[in-house]
Amino acid sequence: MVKIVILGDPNIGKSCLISRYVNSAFSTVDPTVGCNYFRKELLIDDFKIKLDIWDTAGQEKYRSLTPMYYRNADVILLCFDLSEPRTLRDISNWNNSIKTTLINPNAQIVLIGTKLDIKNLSMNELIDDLRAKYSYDYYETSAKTGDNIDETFLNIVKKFLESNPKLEPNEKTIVKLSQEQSKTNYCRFF
Ligand SMILES: Nc1nc2c(ncn2[C@@H]2O[C@H](COP(=O)(O)OP(=O)(O)OP(=O)(O)O)[C@@H](O)[C@H]2O)c(=O)[nH]1
Ligand SMILES: [Mg+2]
Repeated sequence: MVKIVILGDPNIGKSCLISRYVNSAFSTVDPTVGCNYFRKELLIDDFKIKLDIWDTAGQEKYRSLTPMYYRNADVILLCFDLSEPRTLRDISNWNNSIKTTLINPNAQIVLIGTKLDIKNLSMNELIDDLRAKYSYDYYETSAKTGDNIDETFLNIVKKFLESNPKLEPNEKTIVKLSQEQSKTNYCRFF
């Protein structure tokens, strides 16, 4: 099981991003209350990987709850809105909170610019500065058009698996498909 938690300011498209990935569709949803949880299975090479995806609320009134969801995350998707420069400036606050809360030393933090379809091109300079400041991987996506959604998740999970290569027997996390058929010998990483 890979625990993925999505964080960032309100109204930047976190829920739409998750919903596009999990349901392969774009639909506008209400602001998230607290946190929502999704499951998805991803095929990488010969392996089936179970993803636990937590969609947190960006609104200030829920902020005190959010650390509880991401403190033991494997992957944090730290998002900002490519049409709203203010949301990019808030990334450093989010990063500070994450750094003081994360307990998994191998956790991967990934920057995601959302709403690529309405990107404000004047943000490119700010984005370059952000990428120079943090050495995190960076992706731009659009939940509306579906651009770069599947590829982003695939790359992120692949990278996470590469940096956590230890496999152990356990049916809950990674299942080798060729072995699944015969119901023998399951694998898990950690
Ligand atoms: N143009 C465009 N609009 C988007 C995209 N993704 C989301 N939106 C719009 O942005 C608004 C907010 O989307 P949400 O996914 O609810 O935002 P959120 O970050 O989950 O907000 P909170 O739950 O309050 O933290 C909605 O009106 C969406 O229709 C996108 O890729 N492109
Ligand atoms: Mg939401």
